[in-house]
Formats: sequence, C-alpha cells, structure tokens
Amino acid sequence: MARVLGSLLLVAAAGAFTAGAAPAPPAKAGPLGRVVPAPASVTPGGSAYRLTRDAAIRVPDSGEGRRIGTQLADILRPSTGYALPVTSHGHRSGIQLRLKSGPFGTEGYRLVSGRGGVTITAARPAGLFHGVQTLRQLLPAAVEKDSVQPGPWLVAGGTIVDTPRYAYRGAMLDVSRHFFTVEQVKRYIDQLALYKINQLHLHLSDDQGWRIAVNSWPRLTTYGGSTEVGGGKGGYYTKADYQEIVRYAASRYLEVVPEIDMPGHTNAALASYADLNCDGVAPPLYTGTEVGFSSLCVGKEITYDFVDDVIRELAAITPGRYLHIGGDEAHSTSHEDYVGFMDRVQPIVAKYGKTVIGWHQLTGAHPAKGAIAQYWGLDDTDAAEKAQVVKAAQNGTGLILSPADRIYLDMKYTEDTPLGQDWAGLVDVKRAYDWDPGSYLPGAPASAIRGVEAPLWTETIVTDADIDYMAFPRLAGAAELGWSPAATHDWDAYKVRLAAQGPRWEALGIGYYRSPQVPWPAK
Ligand code: NGO
Repeated sequence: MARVLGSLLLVAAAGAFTAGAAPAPPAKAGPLGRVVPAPASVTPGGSAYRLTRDAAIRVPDSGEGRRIGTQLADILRPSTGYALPVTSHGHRSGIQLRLKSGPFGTEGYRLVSGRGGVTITAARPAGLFHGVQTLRQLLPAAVEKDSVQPGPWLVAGGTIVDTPRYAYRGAMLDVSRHFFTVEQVKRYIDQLALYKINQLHLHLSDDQGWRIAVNSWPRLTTYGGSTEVGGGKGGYYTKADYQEIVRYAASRYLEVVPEIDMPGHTNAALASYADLNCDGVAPPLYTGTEVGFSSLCVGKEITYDFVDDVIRELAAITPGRYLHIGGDEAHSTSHEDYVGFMDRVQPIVAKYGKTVIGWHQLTGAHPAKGAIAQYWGLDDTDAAEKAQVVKAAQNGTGLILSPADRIYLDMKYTEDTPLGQDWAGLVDVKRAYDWDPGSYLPGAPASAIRGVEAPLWTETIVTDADIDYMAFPRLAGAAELGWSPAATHDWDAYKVRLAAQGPRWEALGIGYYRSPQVPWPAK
C-alpha cells in the first residue's frame, strides 16, 4: 500500500497523472550502463536526472545539432506530453546537446547525467546522434510510446564516455527476393539507428528481381523488377525513391551501400535483355530460391557496357563511399572467367569514385587496392577458403565479418522457428552474440577488420513483422559486436541488458522473438 501510494504521489509530482492511468512504476532510474550496445565506459554516481514539464532541449546553432535535438523532441513529446522546446538560447534546465572538439572521434560522445540535467557532448553530429540513442535507452521504455504515459522520466546519474570499436557496423536488407517499400526500409533504418548501426547495405539485384531504376537499361526494372520469390508482384525503386532512402538514412547517420550482385545472381537482368546472354536468348523470370545458376556473359563486350552504365548511374545517386559488386556463388562461371570479370569490373567502380566491396569469393580473384571482402563463411568453413581470405587481409584487403552461422538474420533460431533457413545451421540468440570479430579469423591483421554486418536475406521474409521477428533480438547482438570494446563482452551481462530492450520493442511495436535464453521481464 505504502509503495502504491508513493508511486501515485510521484506520478502526481511529475505532473502527468490522469484519472484511470495505470499506477506508475517505482521512481527509480534503471542502471546507467543498461544500454545496448554496451558503452565503452560507464561511471555511475550522483543524483538521477528527472525530466520534467518545464525542461528544454538546448542545441547548438548549427543545423545538424538542432535537427538532432528536434528528432529527440519528436521522440519524447508524445509520451511525456511535455512541450520540450528546442532552443539555442536561455538557461532552462533539461537536456543539452553540445558540439565541441574533444577526444570523441567522428562517432563518439560523452553523456553526463545529474540533478541539473543531461548533457551530451560530441565533436561531430554523428556522435551527438549516437549519444541521443543512449539517452533514449536510459529513459524508461514507455518513452517510446506515442501517447502520454505517466512517467516519471528518470535518467540515472553519472558519466558515459563512448566510442565505437569498429567504423563499419552494418545491416543488409535483401530487397530482391522480396521487395520492400521505401516506408518499410525507413522503418528498418529507424530500428538500426537505435543500436548505432551506421551502414545500410541494400541487396538491390538478384535472380528474382532487379530493384533499382537504371535509365539506360529501363527493362531491368519494368520487366526484371516485376516479380519476386513466390511470384508476387515485386517492385523497384525509382531514382527518387532510392535517394529518399539515402537521405533518410543519412539523417540517422547511416550510409547506404548499394549492391549489384554479379556475375552470378543475375537472372533478372538476363531475362530483361537477351543480349546479355551468351546464347542471345533471354531466360524466363525466376521466382524460386535456388542459387548459382545464372551468369552474365563474361566474354561479350556488351556485358561491360552494361556494367559501366549500371555502376555509373548508381554511383551518381550514391553519396556513400562504397559500391558492392556481389561476386558470390558464381557457380555458372569458370574460375578463369570469374577472375577476368572481376579484373574488368573493379576498375569501373573506381572510375566512378567508389570503393569496391565484394563477398569474400572476391579474394579468389585479384581484389583491387583498397577493396573490402565480406566474409560469409561458417565456423567450419574449409581451411583453404579461410586461408585465402586471411591472406588477402594480410595483403591489404579489408574485411567485413558476416559469418553466416553467427550473424545471418535469416537463419532459424531453433528447429521450430516458422521463418528462415537452416543451411548454415540454427543461430540462437547466444550463438549470434558469443563470438569475437577481432579473433574470428586467426591471422587476419586487426587493422583489416573494418567491422561486422548482419545480413537479412528474404527468401522467406515478406512483411515488417517477419523482419522484426528475425532481426530482434539478434540484430542487437550484432550491433554490440560492432560497437562495444571486447572487454565488455560477457553473455551473462549482455542478456540482462538485452532483456531490458524487450519492453522498448513492445513500445515501438516491434514484434521480437522472445527467446527463452533471455530473462525478459513479464509482459
Ligand atoms: C547466401 C547466398 C544468398 C542467399 C543466402 C541465404 C550469400 C552471400 N549468398 O549468402 O544468395 O540468399 O545465403 O541465407
């Protein structure tokens, strides 16, 4: 009784009590370090901060700092019901975002919380943005809801100083096997941003569909984009659509990495243009899920005209540094042809100002200077194949780690998982988290490891709910592997921080998999 009364008094004090509202939780802030990905350094201490009705969000005059403050206000206003003016003037207490040179790098930040307010300081806007994501997680999960909640809105006292372990922290969405609209991609971007993922790799072409408009080859989309796995209507992005995704991603500090998979995984292109086929005959569109049966015609000059046009047009609408050229499972291309094709295509990417990323089979050809290989093997991949990747890394090729039996979000969690595949085995939540990118490929120099990426292939994934279920909670583990120092790695501590994300996902409408490995709070 005393506790209930205490809660009611606190709710009244917070000024948000409405008749009939559920009793507020006890007024205690969650621990300062209860954040995913784990911050580099957490020093709890001092009084908690209570966000109140009269608080302001103080921001720098600069455009980006102000925009980040406005994004924060947009998250906090509906659930708190507070006005939270975003201002560069005055001294009202509350949340302050500061851009100031300091040892934060491009993405790091410092967050100080105490009785008088919360201050996030960063050298660059990306750092402020990431600090804001940390602040969201320090506030109660109900802050994510879109209707007024009782509060109280407490942030534990202390200091977080944070900076990422890896510069490349990616997630891939396969929009070819099933097409996802701009709105669906934006929804995923919002989810990724909360976990400080900074690269969105879009798998834009495959056997089942070509998803990006290329003006010089219009049938790629009008015909090649007209279906998907299972025979649905598919779809594609106009250039304006794609640019809208790029813009939205950039506003959340994600860089878009577009992929055109070649020379294999190209049936949609081959079906659209007979000339691209060695025999001059266009195959039918394909809506199955087999891999490895298609290849661009490596010996024909028109193939390189095609590749040049596609890369030129795509590079022109891609502000990011990278262009992914696939290169996996070219089972219908001889080794010699594969090497020759990659030798010709990589310089085209460079000509249009981009850095090559390829699946790790690229290391079996001649990776261009500065190229990055994306490793998607398994723990027990053949030693010779791993050695080839390690050797390339020793010779300067960068690596992105996406081991399929750890981080492929399309793998089933258990035998009973209704969606997904199991060719790489079952990937439960612990398995997805419990590995170290730094030592995963022994012999690869630490400087070669650019980071990690969690691909979501969509042979069996159709809806937002499907994405949610496969990505959450495993995506959070991938984000932590990319961001947090190796010293923080500990499954037992992680699963407690992860469990605290469950109510946040519920508040955000994310239908996650309630893995029995994680001590979720009762719903
Ligand atoms: C493989 C294959 C993809 C599949 C995926 C399914 C890579 C790099 N190529 O990963 O075409 O969609 O598995 O898990």
